[in-house]
Formats: sequence, C-alpha cells, structure tokens
Amino acid sequence: MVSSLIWPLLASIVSARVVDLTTKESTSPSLDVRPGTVTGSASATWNQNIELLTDIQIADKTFKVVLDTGSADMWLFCTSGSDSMETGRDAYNPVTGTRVNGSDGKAASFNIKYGKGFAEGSVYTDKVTLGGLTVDQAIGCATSVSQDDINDRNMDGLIGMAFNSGGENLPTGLSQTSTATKSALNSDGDSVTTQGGGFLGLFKSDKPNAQNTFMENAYSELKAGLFTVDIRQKQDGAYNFGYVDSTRFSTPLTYMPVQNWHHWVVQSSGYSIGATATTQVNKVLIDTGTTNIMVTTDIAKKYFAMVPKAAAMDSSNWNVPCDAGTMMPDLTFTFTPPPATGATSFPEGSGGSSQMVYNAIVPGSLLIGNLSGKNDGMCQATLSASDKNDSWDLILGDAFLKGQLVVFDMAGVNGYTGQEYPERGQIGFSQKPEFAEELTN
Ligand SMILES: *[C@@H]1O[C@H](CO)[C@@H](O)[C@H](O)[C@H]1NC(C)=O
Ligand SMILES: *[C@@H]1O[C@H](CO)[C@@H](O)[C@H](O)[C@H]1NC(C)=O
Ligand SMILES: CC(=O)N[C@H]1CO[C@H](CO)[C@@H](O)[C@@H]1O
Repeated sequence: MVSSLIWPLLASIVSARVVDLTTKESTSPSLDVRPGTVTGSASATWNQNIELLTDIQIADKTFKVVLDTGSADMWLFCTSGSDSMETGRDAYNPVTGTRVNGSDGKAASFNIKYGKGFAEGSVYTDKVTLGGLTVDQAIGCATSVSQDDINDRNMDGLIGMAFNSGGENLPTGLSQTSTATKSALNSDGDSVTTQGGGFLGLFKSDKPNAQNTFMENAYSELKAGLFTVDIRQKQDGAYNFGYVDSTRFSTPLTYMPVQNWHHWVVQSSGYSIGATATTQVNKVLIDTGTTNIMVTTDIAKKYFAMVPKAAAMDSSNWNVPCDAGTMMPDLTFTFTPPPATGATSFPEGSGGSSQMVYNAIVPGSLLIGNLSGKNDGMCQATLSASDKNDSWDLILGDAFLKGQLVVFDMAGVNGYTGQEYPERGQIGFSQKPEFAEELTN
C-alpha cells in the first residue's frame, strides 16, 4: 500500500506511450495499414464462476479488473476512499499519477452510474500495463462505490473496452443517451447486469479534455487495431491484443459491422432453440462484463419450456436441474454478414472475411450455472430474461462467449482501416475447435 515518493517523480518524467512489448516481424507490409508492430496477451480468470478478472499493472503493483466490452470508462478503488472500501483488495494510490483538472484548475471528477451501481471520485492519468502493453491512461480513482462492488473483494476495478464517442459529434440518427453494462456480485451472489449511463462518466463534471480509452491509447502501436476474446468454461481464458491467434481461430472469420458507435452491438438475423429456428432481427450487445445471456422474456420462456423440470425463480431467472446436461437444447444465434462494399483491406493477422452465415452455437451445457444454494439439485441457468433497450435487444455475455472465439476489430466495415482511429468497428466470429468437434457429432 505504501508507495515511495521517488518513484512517482520518475514515472511522471517518462512519457513513452507504449514500451516493453512483444514485437513481431510484419510479413506483408503492403496490407498492414497499422503503423504499429506490437501485440499483447492477458489471461481472463474466473472469480466465483461469475465474472472474469484480468491483471493490470500500475507502478509495479497488480490490480484485478473486469475487462468490459459493455462500457468505456476505467476506474479503480482509490486509496483515499474509506478504509472499509479498501479492506481486502488492492486500491490505487494516485501518488504515481497526474491529476486531471477542469478548466478552473480544480480536480476533474467522474461519476459513472450503472443502473445497479455507481463509482465516483477524481481522475488521474498514469501508466497502465495490460497484456504487456503500457499506455498513459485516464483512471477514475473511485472514492465512492456501490456496496455490491465493494463486497466483491477480489475485484479492484474495471477497464472499459467499448467506444469512446464523448468528444465527437455522433453521426446523425444515433442516440446520445449512453447506457453501460457491467456485472458484479450482488449480495446473493447472483449475476447482475447494471445499466443506465456510464460512458464517459469520467468527463461529466468539469469536462476536461476528452480522455482516451485503453484501446484508443494502444491503437497506433498495435499490429492490428483489434483485441480478441477467448473465454472458457471453468478455465482461464485469454484476451489478446493486436493479433488473431491462428492456432485457436479458424479463419476467415465472419465479420459483422457494429450498429452503434457507442457499443459493441451487431445485428443477428435469427435464433434457434435446439433444431427450431426463428427468423428475427435483433441488435445484440457482445458483452464480456455480463455473466449471462440476456434475451427477451419470449425467447427465455420458449427455451425453458424445452427443459424438463426447469423452474422460473422470478420474471427473469430460471433454475434447471444441475444434471440436465444433454436435456438442455443448444441455443444458436445466426449472423448474416452484409455484402462486401467498398475497400476490403484487412490488417495482417485479422483473418480476412468470410461471406458465410455464422451460426453461433451455445451448447446447452454452457447454460447451466452455479448451484441454486438450496441443496435441491438445481442450478441457476445462465440464460435469463431482460427487457429490450434503445441500444440493443439482447445481451450476449460470458455464457455466449464460452461458445465462440470473438474478434473485436476497430476497423470499419469489411476491414477498412484508415490511419486515424476509425469511426466504427466490426465483430468477427469463429467456432471454438473443441465445440466444432462436439457439434458435428
Ligand atoms: C459458483 O460455483 C463455484 C464452483 O463451481 C464456486 O466456487 C463459487 O463460489 C460459486 N459462486 C457463487 C457466487 O456462488
Ligand atoms: C492539476 O492540478 C494539480 C494541483 O495543482 C497539479 O499537481 C497537477 O499537475 C495538475 N494537472 C495537470 C495535468 O496539469
Ligand atoms: C435490457 C436492458 O438494457 N434494459 C434496461 C433498459 O433501460 C432501462 C432504463 O434505463 C433499464 O431499467 C433496463 O434495465
């Protein structure tokens, strides 16, 4: 907890943006429009089978954070918060950072509201290392945090991987109202998705110069402007930065353009429960920060009607027999890529694009979650119901991501990348080798 006073002075002098990275030779420079050469990798470790935590380092200290594709801000519990908040976790001591000030010279404050939670405090910039990539990063130093998050002692904060659109004018037609999601442990140990504002809360009070997200800061250095998510059932997974791991991903990938500049939202063209397919267009948020798959009540009811002994716990959650195994139908979301238009230049390593329809299959066994806690042989389902939002219809969280390999590519539709930070992104899907085998049997 104690930081020396010498280190922060040194740290503020060093201003290289990205250092100490794995460097790979670029094999096809003509296609590699990214100026950068670096890649990185970090593991994703389960916390109580409910959220994934990733290590970041600041000033040689390690913090465990939720890497959240459903929101854009970064915050950590701050050492200047209450003692009870700090107990049992690593809190960030901003003595190594530089305070961000408003135009009046006073400390800039941030105030992020998630529907069921919040974090507030002041803002610092500091050197943050994630997956071996080091950037100067704005950090919300949270002195006031919702009790559910305080109780989640293994979690030191959150790093948002969604888009930063705060300082920009949004293209017409897109909603300015921001919503964010993250998941946390509530007092019952259930997964919760919290929503209702959160993007760029860092700049709310004093509106200092817009701060960048981690991906924006790392973007120009990365070999490819993307990160990938490989989450596994009951095992550590991996987040990779700047490359697609060809030993895991089968390429070419099916890429879907993001629908909304704020969020990693793409369009699905239908879903299947077991062999029963329904054509229905939905906007889906692909969210590492939500434990469950959140669908409409209609889809959830249809699904659980197929599971013998499934029991509704309330209007949004169901329990299923822990040994339901093969009785749980697979749940499939269909992604139909738009026809290729315009430039189709892919950064090397991003896998190229497939025009094939992608069926994202979530094997039924992945929808059986934790024990109900009632010693009744029942387990919480990781499929639940929630209402639609303006920004999305469905949230495909960790339960979905366990079934697919996913690329979050900041390039535009069909892989177009300019030298500037792009205005849109695309999400690429690839079957997991282990499930691809299971599913063809
Ligand atoms: C979920 O189950 C795992 C064991 O599979 C256990 O370690 C964990 O504490 C449980 N989480 C909650 C929130 O009950
Ligand atoms: C903000 O103000 C504090 C206190 O005066 C100062 O230490 C800090 O360097 C300022 N930040 C910037 C970026 O100038
Ligand atoms: C599914 C979803 O995103 N639901 C949220 C939509 O927005 C309202 C109001 O902001 C929330 O209460 C819902 O939880």
